[in-house]
Amino acid sequence: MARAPKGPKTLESGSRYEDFDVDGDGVVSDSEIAAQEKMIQIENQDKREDAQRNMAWFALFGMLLYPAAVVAANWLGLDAAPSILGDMAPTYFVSVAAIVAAFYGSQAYTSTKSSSDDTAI
Ligand SMILES: [Ca+2]
Repeated sequence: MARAPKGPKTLESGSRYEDFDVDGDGVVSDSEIAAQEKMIQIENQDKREDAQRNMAWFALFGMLLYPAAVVAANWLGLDAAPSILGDMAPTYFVSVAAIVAAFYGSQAYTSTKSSSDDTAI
């Protein structure tokens, strides 16, 4: 296998890493790679937080609408549904409360962690 010559490396044409050359001097420096890496981490963290927030809202709405579902099933004349929903309620509410508590707990943990990281810099 032929080894590449020592010295500066070049990117293949059309490489997706060409965008990493922010200042346009034709050199992808270590600091530019580090900056892009940081940006990707921030974007991923943002997406993850959005997904977690949506999940927490979905769980909360499910908990708020649960009694309405029981009333609606009763109103529609479904005989067994209200009692089944009532039997499920204790497990359901505890599970949803655990999800929401985990969400707020992780938010509090990450916010204190990131603020202590900020003071370290
Ligand atoms: Ca550059």
